[in-house]
Amino acid sequence: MTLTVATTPIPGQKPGTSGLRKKTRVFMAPHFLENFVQSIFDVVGARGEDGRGKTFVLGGDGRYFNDRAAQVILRMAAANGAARVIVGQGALLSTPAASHLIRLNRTDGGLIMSASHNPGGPDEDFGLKFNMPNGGPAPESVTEAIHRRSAELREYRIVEAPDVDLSRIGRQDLGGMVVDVVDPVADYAALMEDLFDFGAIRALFAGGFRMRMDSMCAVTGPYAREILENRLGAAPGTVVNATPLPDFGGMHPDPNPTWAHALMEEMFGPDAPDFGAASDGDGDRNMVVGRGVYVSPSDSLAVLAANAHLAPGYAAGLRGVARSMPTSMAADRVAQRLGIAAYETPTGWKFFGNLLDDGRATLCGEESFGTGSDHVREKDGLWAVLLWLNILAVRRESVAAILAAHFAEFGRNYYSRHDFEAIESARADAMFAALRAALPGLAGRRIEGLEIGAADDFAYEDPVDGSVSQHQGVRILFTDGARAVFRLSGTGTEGATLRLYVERFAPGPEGLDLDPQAALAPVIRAAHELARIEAFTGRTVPDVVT
Ligand code: G16
Repeated sequence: MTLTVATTPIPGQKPGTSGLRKKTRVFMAPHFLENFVQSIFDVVGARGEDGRGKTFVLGGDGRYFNDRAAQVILRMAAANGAARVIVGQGALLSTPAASHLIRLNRTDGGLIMSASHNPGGPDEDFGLKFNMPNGGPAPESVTEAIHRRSAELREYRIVEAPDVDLSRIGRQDLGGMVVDVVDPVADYAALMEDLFDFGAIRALFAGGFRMRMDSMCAVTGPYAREILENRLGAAPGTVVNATPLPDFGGMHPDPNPTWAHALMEEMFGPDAPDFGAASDGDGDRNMVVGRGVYVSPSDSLAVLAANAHLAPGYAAGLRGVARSMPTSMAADRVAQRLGIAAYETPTGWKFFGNLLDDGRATLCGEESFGTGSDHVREKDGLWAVLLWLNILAVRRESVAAILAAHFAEFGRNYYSRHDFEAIESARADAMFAALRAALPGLAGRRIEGLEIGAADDFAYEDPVDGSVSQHQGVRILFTDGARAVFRLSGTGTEGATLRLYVERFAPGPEGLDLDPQAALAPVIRAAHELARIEAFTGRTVPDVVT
C-alpha cells in the first residue's frame, strides 16, 4: 500500500558539491531522509514522460544507516512509480562501481549513499547524492532544483512493505517494482579487466612483487580482494582493513599521509613492500606510495598521463587531460609534450563530466586524491591503483625510479595543500572578502622574494555548454611560476575549512630532490602574509598537510 505522508519543509538541505552530507543523526531524524529523497524524485522524475517507470541504481559505502536508508529509498522509489532498482548486495556499491552500473545498464541514474571520506557512525557523517544517466554527479542546475523543491515539500510517498532481503542476489518484487540485487564487484571487475593488462600484472606478482592495499574498513575491501588477490594473484593478506564496517573501524577513511599513517609507516619502514595504496570510504579516492617514496596526487596524475598508453585501454593515446584548478600544473607539462589539450576546471568531479562526455578529456585528476578517466563518470580509486600496477608491470622499474625519471624529463612541481579546519565561518568569510578586495592591486608587488604576476578569483566557462562558474578560488600567480590558491571547502560539516594550495616549479636537473615543505616555504610565507590568515582566523599552523 502506498502512503502519502504529510511533512514540513526541512531547511538547510542545500546539497553541496557531492550531494547532501550531514551528521548521521540529522539524516535519521523523522522525515529528513524521506524529504530529500522525495525532492530528488520530484525533480528527476521516477517515471518518464511516457508514464513508464524508470530504472535506478542504488548502493552505498556501507557506513552506519546505509542499510536502513536503502530500505527507505527502495520503498519510496516504488511509491513514486519507478519500474526497477538495481541494488548492490548488502546495499553496497563503491561510487565508481555505481557510476559504471548506471552506464552499463543504461539506467536513468542512481542514488549513492555516502559521505565519501568523512568518518561514519551514529555520531559521524552520512550522505546521499543523485547521479545522472551518464553516471556522473548531478550538475548544479539539478542539485539547486532539488534544494528548492525540499524547501517547499509538503508530502512524500512511501509504500508499506517488509524489508527487501538485500543479502540475497536475484530478483524480488517491492510493491510492483522490480528490485535486482546484484554482486557489487562483478561488473566493475570485468571493466577493469577490459582496461588493464591483467596478464602482465599477474606476472609481476608471480615474480615476487609485493603490495599493500589499505581499504580502511571501507567499501573497496571486497573489490580489492577480488581483483588484487583473486584475479591478479597478489599474496593473500595484501589487502588489509578489507571488511567494510559501519564505523570504518573508527578509522577516518581518507587516504592521505595523515589518515593512512599505518600504510605510510609500512612503506617507509625496513621491510616495505614494492607498492602501497589506500582508498577512501566510497572508493573514489586513492593514495599511492612506493617503497620509501610518497607520490603526491598531482604528480600521480602527471605520471599516469605520461604512461597511460602502456595500458591496453589507453593504448591509442589520450584525447586530453583535465585537472581541477588547485591541482598542480605538472599534468599540463605532460599534455603539452603529448600535444594534447589540458583543461583547468573548478574543484569537484562534476566539472569533468562534460569534457569526458564530449570526448575532450580522457584522464582527469584532483589534488585531493582523486584520479579517473572516461571509463566512468566518477573518480576511481582502484582504477588508479590498477593503472599504476599496469605501468609498473610494463616498465619493471620501482615507483621511486619512475618518479625520478619523470621529474628529470618534465621538471618538478613542488606542491602541498594546507587545511585549516573548523574555522568560525564569519571569520573565514571576512578573510576572503578582504583578500578579494585586495586582488586588483596585487600585480607587481614583491613579497618574500617573489613577485606577483597576476591575481584573480577563478571563474570557469565550460567549453561544452558555456555555463559559467564564478568565485572558484583566489589565485596568486608569481612571475617565477609559483602559485598560491585559497579556497573554502564545500564539503565540510563543521564551520569553515580554509584550503591553501601552494606550488613551485623546479625545471631541473638541479633541485629535484628537496623536501616539498622546505622548497615551498617562501610561497607559504607569502600566502600567510597576503591573506592575513593569523589576523583573521587566529591560526598559524594547518591542521592537515598533504
Ligand atoms: C573536496 C576536494 C575536492 C573533491 C571534493 C569531493 O572538496 O577538495 O577536490 O572534489 O572534496 O570529493 P569526494 O567526492 O571524494 O567527497 P572541498 O570543497 O572540501 O575542497
